[in-house]
Parts: sequence; structure tokens; C-alpha cells
Amino acid sequence: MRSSLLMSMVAAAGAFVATCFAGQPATPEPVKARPLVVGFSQVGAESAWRTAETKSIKDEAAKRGVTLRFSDAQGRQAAQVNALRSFITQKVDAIILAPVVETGWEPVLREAKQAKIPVILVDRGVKVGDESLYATLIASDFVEEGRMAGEWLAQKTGGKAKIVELQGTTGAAPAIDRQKGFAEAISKHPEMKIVRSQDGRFERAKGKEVMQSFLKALGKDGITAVYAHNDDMALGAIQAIEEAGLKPGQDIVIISIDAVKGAFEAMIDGKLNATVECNPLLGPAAFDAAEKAVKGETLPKFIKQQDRLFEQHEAAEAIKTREY
Ligand code: GZL
Repeated sequence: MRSSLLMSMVAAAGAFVATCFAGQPATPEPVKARPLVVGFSQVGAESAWRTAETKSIKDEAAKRGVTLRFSDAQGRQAAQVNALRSFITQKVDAIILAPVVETGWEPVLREAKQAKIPVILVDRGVKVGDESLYATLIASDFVEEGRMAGEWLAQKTGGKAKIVELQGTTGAAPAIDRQKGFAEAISKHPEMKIVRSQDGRFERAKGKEVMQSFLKALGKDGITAVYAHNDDMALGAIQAIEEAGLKPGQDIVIISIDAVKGAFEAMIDGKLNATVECNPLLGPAAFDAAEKAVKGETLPKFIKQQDRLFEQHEAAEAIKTREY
């Protein structure tokens, strides 16, 4: 009696299982990974370079079907920290951070680590005691950029120049390192002197204002070269030099960094002498890194972008293929 009851129960269970999979493929479909949700804390919109970087990251997110939560900090670190805390509360899969300055990140990066949310640094680095607080840094080598600018200026001026320096945002990695690399390069030339140096916040208007103050303080013969940490400040300086009745690119040699489209236009007009490219199109690399980090893959701590210098004579041809 018991064995026939058992047999009929087994037969019923088998029939049930068979109906469950009736018409189903033999092996169940793999569960489709849901699209990533990524928080992006951006410095602000202070320069053409920054705008290009933001576009690259937004376009790449759209291309990959990533849900991007975007925050523009308007240059304020506190706003970036708040954005990261909000991303952590939202339990995003990964965070992309372009840190406005190098220091002050440990507490919030520790919170992200505790929440098991990988942080991808783009375009600027941070100073932390524990490198496990971020997955990788995707950026240019700013010391190398400064060195390239200094070496070019030494060659252009025969090692003799009275230089004013328009620095980027105080405390920002590119400002610190571009200043360092440039100083290293010109230190080999005793007749190349930085006669004034001031923060122009990477902004065109501020760059113009600072250049006006330099011209007022030093007079028309007091400056023979400008080193600007980015093209936007160089373009502002060009305006100030013209308004002072001088010829930018001739009376005063100008070298800057970024290689945005406005710099090529100024070189074609003969007003800017050279610019060192700093690639802002970091979207693809940022999401490659985020996808790997989310899977738990270990990434190199520094993914270096390649840079090169452009001179006036190259500008007309090069501008045809510039993406930003
Ligand atoms: C460089 C980036 C700098 C650019 C500026 O990676 O952080 O900030 O050189 C931008 O144009 O404002």
C-alpha cells in the first residue's frame, strides 16, 4: 500500500516539474545583469576642458545604458562630499569623482569603502594615506605637462624670459604639479625667471583679471612670457595683453595647457604660441574601470593618459580633427 502511494507521489511530482519547464529551454536563460547605476561628482563647469570631460562621461553612460546620477559642485569640495554621501545612501554601484582639490577626502572615501562602493578618480588625484580608498586614477601626468611647457619655452626664448604664471585652482592636483614640472624645467636656465605667479582658478575671466594686474604692476617691458596652467586663462590673458596695446604671441610669448579648440583658434590667429594637450575624453576609460571594479577586479592605481604639445604651425591642420 505504502509503496504504491509513494510511487504515485513521485509520478505526480515528476509531472509537476515537467509542466513547470514545458516549452522552456533546457537551461534557464542567464539572468541579464541590470544596468549599472553610477554617481558622478564633477568639479564644476569652469573651463572648456571641464565641459568636454562632462560631455564625454555623460555620452559614454548613455551609450552603455548606465544610469548616471550627476552632481556639479560649482568648484566647492563640500558640495562634492555631500554628493558622494548621497550616492552612498542611494547605494549606487560605483562612484566617479573628479576631486576639486587633493586633500580632505579620507572620511567620505572611507564611508564609500565601508559601503563597498568602488570610487574611480578621473582627471585629478587625491592625497590619502590608504590607496585602497579608491580603485584607480585616470588622469594625465601634470608634472610632465609642466615640464613639457617649460622645456618648450626655454627653447623658444633661448633660455631668457621674464615669465608670469597664471596658476590653476589653489590645492588642485593639476595646479600643484604643473607648477612643479615647469619650475623643474626652467631651473636649468638661470635667465628664465618667474616674476609673478597667481591663482586664476582655471577660469578665462579670472585669467584676464590677473594678467591685467601683472601688466599694471610690471609695465610693458616687465613681461616677455606667460605660462598659463590652462587655455581658458591663456585666452583671458590674450585679451588683457591686447587691451594693453601689446601683441600676444609676439611681444609676449604664451604657452598653456589643455589644447581645447579655442587654443587652436588663438594659435591660428598668431596670439598663442603653443599648448600641451590634456585629454578630457575620459568617459570610455572611466566606465571600463567602473565595470571592472564592480566585478571586484583589481585595477592599476594610475591609468595615465597620453599628452603631446602643439605649436602654432600645426594648428590649422590639427583643428580639423579636434574632438573638443
Ligand atoms: C586637468 C583638469 C584641469 C584642466 C582645466 O585634468 O583638472 O581642470 O586643465 C580644468 O582646464 O579646469
